[in-house]
Amino acid sequence: MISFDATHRAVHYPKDRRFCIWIRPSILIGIAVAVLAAVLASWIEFAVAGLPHVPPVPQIYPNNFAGPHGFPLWVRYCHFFNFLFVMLLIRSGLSILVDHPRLYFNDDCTPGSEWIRFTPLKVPRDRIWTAKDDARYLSPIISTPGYRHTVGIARVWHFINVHGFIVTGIVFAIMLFDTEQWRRIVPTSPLVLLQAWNTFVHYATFHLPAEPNGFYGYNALQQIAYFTVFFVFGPLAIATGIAMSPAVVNRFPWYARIFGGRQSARSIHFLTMLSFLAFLGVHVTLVVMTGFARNMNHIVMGTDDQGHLGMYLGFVGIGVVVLSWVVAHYISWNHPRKLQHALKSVTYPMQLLTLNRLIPHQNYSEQDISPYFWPNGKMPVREDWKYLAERGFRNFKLKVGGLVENPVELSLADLEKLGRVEQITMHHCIQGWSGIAKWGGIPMKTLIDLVCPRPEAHTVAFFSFGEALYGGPYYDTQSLENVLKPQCLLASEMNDQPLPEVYGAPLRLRVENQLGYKMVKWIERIEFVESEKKLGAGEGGKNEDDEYFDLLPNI
Ligand SMILES: Nc1nc2c(c(=O)[nH]1)N[C@H]1C(S)=C(S)[C@@H](COP(=O)(O)O)O[C@H]1N2
Ligand SMILES: [Mo]
Repeated sequence: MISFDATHRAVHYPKDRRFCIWIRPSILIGIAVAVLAAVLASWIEFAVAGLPHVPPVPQIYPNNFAGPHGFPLWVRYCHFFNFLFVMLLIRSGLSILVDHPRLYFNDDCTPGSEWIRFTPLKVPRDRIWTAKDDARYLSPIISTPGYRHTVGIARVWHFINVHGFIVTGIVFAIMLFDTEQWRRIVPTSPLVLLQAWNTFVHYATFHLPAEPNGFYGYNALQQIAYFTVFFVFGPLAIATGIAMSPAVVNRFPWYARIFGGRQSARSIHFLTMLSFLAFLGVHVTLVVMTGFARNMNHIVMGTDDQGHLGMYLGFVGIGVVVLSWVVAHYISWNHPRKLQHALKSVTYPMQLLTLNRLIPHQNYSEQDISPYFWPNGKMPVREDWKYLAERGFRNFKLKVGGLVENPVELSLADLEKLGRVEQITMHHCIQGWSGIAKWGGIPMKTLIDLVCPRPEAHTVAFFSFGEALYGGPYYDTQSLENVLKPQCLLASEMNDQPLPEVYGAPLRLRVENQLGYKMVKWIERIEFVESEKKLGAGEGGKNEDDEYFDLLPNI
């Protein structure tokens, strides 16, 4: 059980819990104009030419069409499981979203450049305002697990369910084309577009078009809607999800550009979620309006009659889905560690085999450098750090020890002499924001060559002067393998300046195939150990220990 002690209460019950959605007016106007134009065109057509004829789609005549009749068991199962997984994806996605409650179409996330925000706050510029300060609160009633800074557990639910979502989608796609069922949802003639428009004119002018029996086929608009949900929204949600992975984006920067950049991918990911919800709203409304009992028999029982059983069993199904939210909530707050480990048992080996093999390979240009870079984490309050900071870290000595042949203590000047490299890379925070900056420092590989880790050293631990969200010194670990990769730096410079205090002076880690929380700031010392299990709560870092983050966040 996560105990809501004073620090947790301060995080989860912030003073300011106002909810607010702000959308950039030009976007609201654009959407309103597009919708009104379509509705207006419908009314004009209706006034001038009357209601257009909606010819029945060929599929509805079972006699002249050997295609799909009814809903086989696999369709009904896929329909149910998809609903289950999508709802949990949306609920956990909302928790992740409000941890950085702003969406952008640019990669630097400069406050004020967002097109939508879910916070009433404008970012203050007269004091340090970290990304963690900016996070908002969501009730567990609408999100999993809800409250503030629960992005770790929310990601566990998101990633567990995305496996179910993808497997369901693959089964559905295979069966769809293995049977005649694909004819239901794949338009085979461009005329469908005209028919869809004609159907839209009916709805937009408050008429219900003649209803085909959905047991055999759909009207054109319905067909296009189902087609789009499955063949466009589903793949787009997955593709834009992958475009937020630091390992992918930092190996193949072009991949994020397909979607207009990393933040644009995040925005599109959100918009596909909205599209799913909008579809759900219209879908449920029409299922209810066009013969509820019969429609429910179709999709629940696979029969085409007017009985009530399908309806009742359908309600049970919806009940099971709602129950899954309650169970997810219970597990989140009572067994978070087990949850974290459950996901890890699947994703850790999988990432080692796939995403973690990608070698960071970025080369952004000077023009790409973000004008703004969100700071994160609590500034150190330790007296020794303040003392060093006041003297420009001239007296600072980095201690590197543990399982090494040659423990060293190095000043910033000593480090500089070891060699210095620069890189312009994109930072990905688990909360959702990104930023591009130029980092200068020494490659971890150089340091490792100097200290010579013993063969039993597999893990490198970075300890900070600063404290973590729930108190206690911040630390994190990396596998030896990952710090030996290119672009892993001990950075002492940012954008050609000595590393500013808020960004981690005197030293911070850069490890470009992972999320931001692995990049310890305000580094005090480095220790080589056998395994991360010996440190802290044994999960590999302070966030992993306290907030159930992943040990290896390649995504
Ligand atoms: N010591 C320490 N290092 C830390 C953190 C922290 O809270 N304490 N936060 C991490 C997180 S979550 C991120 S996103 C990055 C933020 O780096 P930035 O402030 O340069 O943007 O630092 C990481 N390093
Ligand atoms: Mo972060």
